[in-house]
Amino acid sequence: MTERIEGHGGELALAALRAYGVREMFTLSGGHVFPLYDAAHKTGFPLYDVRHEQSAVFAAEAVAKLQRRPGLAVLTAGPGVTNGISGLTSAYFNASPVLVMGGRAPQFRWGSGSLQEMDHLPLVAPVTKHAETVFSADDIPRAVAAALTTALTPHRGPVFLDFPLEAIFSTGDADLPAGPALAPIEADPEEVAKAAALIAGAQRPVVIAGSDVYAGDAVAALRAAAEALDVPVFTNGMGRGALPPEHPLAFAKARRVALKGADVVVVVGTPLDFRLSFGDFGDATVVHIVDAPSQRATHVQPAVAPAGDLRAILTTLAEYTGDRADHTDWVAQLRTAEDAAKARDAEEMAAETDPIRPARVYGELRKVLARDAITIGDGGDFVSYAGRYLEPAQPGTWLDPGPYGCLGTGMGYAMGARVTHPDRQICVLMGDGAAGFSLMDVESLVRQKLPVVMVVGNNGIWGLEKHPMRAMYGYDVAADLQPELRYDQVVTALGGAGETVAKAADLGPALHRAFDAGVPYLVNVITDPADAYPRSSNLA
Ligand SMILES: Cc1ncc(C[n+]2csc(CCOP(=O)(O)OP(=O)(O)O)c2C)c(N)n1
Ligand SMILES: [Mg+2]
Repeated sequence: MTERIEGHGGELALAALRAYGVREMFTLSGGHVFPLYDAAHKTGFPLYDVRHEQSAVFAAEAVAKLQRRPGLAVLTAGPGVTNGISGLTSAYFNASPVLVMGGRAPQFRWGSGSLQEMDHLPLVAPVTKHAETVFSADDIPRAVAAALTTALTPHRGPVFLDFPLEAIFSTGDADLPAGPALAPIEADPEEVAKAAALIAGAQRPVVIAGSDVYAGDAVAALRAAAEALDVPVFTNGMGRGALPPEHPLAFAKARRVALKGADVVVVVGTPLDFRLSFGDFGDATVVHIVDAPSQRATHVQPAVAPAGDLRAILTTLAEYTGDRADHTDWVAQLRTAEDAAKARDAEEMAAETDPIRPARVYGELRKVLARDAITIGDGGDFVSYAGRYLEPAQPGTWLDPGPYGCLGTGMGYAMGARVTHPDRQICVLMGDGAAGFSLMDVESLVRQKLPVVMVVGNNGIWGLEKHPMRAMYGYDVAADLQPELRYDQVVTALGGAGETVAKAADLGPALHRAFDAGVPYLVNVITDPADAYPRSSNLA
């Protein structure tokens, strides 16, 4: 029998949110959304507040990405919502099931010029899967349930609801939604069989697995498929750590050699975008396995592109019983390339230079990080190095901004990660430029007792822009920051702690102090401004 619920709009919303597995809200105060706070306050529903709405949405996104369940940000009408749009857009690019609930000026005098009166829907519609204004309290549980079902249905993504003042403040009653009931999308069995035969029959196959493999809870199935078909696996995004680094089929550094030599490239759960040379792998046959038909590429034509539940598709691949080629030599060839690249990296990570190069920062960090530590990248070159030198050992431990590449995710992602994992190491790797977007939210972390470690690669420049601009024009503008600025003192002023490190030998002890501090702690590492991340293209 369905349960009947009653109360004001905030209470009705919260009851539906709980039914869908939402366990906290991230917000910045505004009168338009007070009923949601009232409902949370009266029922002990955790509420975390921030200093800029983008951090609330990024925090909700981190929860969604890490926990594979909906994350919630509550933003006030008008500027609250517009400040959240970069976060929403990132969630859209990352297929993260985020719900943003906005306040909204009263409907009964719409057009008369109420405070913060604007129609949010045309702004958010292009970057959400669903955007709706809910005009009555009675209708709120239905709307929440519908929005979250859409958010959680592959291909996942953010959704938006707003509530005119009188709708959320008035009382009503409704049926309590039952919670998510998602029917898995079934891929065409013939396409899956064709993909299996192509991979098994290939001489030199490669798998590249991305975020949707983790989001679709298909990590174990990926591993089973790779092992059954003996295929080397590379990863990106939330796919990183899907195979532990010591697994014989786990590769990271031999990608160039692998893609040059491969005869079949299998891309699973990630788009054929700029990160994967737009799906152009020379003469190799491309198999693109996606979680929904909408994710099939339109700019290239793979040999086959099964679309559906990734766990089911990968499990079918693992059960393939047809003929197969022997990949032993291919795997061994890649292992040789991987080991050689690892040895080069190890040298760079140990290098004793003055000023410090980013590689050394990661060399020291690797000694301090636990296997289950969450690492978060927010910056330019400094974060490209993180991607190269850090090897996530478990799935769900690496957060990057994703293909939208928005700077400023740092403190929001850190908050979401800390709320998700109260006992793990949380480490944010920030460029000094990126730090400026969200550092004020250290205050939120301090006040709400959410300790995290920040490591700033302080080169005094927007490095990822300065070096390419110089290469292109012979000069650069708008690319300098104050050199050796004391970002650690900013954190100290906000109630946290930190220190500046300029010598490589001091890095290790500083990192230990940071993880032992129990408050937000920033290690401000003065790095070499001349160091530029080597790229094949100068534009990023
Ligand atoms: C919101 C936003 N603004 C601007 C950019 C363009 N951008 C990409 S990387 C970068 C430089 C980052 O500098 P910093 O964080 O100091 O890292 P560094 O490259 O110096 O290591 C800029 C400005 C962006 N990606 N996102
Ligand atoms: Mg910089």
